[in-house]
Amino acid sequence: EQTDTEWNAARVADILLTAERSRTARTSIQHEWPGLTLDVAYAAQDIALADRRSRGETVTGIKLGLTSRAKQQQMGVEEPSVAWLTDAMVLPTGLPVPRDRLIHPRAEPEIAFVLGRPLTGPGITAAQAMAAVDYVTSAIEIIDSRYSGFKFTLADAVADNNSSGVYVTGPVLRRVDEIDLSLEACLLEVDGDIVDSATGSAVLGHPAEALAFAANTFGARGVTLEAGWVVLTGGMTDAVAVEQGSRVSAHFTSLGSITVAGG
Ligand code: OOG
Ligand code: MG
Repeated sequence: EQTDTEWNAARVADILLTAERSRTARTSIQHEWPGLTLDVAYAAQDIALADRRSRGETVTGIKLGLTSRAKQQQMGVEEPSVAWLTDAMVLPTGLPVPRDRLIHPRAEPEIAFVLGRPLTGPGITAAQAMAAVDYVTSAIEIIDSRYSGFKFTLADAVADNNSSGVYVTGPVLRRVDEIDLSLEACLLEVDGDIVDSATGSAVLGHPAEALAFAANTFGARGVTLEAGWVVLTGGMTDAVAVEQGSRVSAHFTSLGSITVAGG
């Protein structure tokens, strides 16, 4: 007989890491175990990170989830959240999306920061966040939920490291005072068709707000965002499926273009 005491953050982390490594999607954990609160989900995220580190992975930065209305409406979750990025998630420019390691990859265009100084919340404002940025660039994140059909609650997604898969960063680096990030536009192209577009204002009004949110959310967990870390500020548009042989490009006004191909 299953009792509530069989569930805890460590078990949630183990279930989701096993799903990731065996490329097997599952149903919502929170529906099975309502005790999966946001706090427990973040604890599971940290336990999974310890496991990734024990396998030699190192933290390269962090990512935000569900910072745009497009993403929130697509996923049915109304609140942003944060998660970890490691070196195992870096996709070098030009390499195909490793679909053989993923379950059902989707691509989304993002604005990314690289920090020049550490940032410790809580209490960080968007202006303070921007002052810690070394440079801004573009990114395509390839997300890959461990939940069937990407059907999850906020806590489910947080426990699953916000559907982390792999990410590729763009060819152009800019100082944050060189461009207006709320007006920075992106066209999303799939196999030659423009399928979506957005500007940086889609990301909580300005991507700096996402960075401040990350500093404050991690700060509440006792984590400082370190100099050198990449911060993916969240998908600007709906995510699109990466099919075998298909090409997804993100064209930014000032931050260049990135193309990924489904391997
Ligand atoms: C959750 C992860 C969201 C983003 O940029 O919003 C995310 C999901 O949509 O599966 O990475
Ligand atoms: Mg993302």
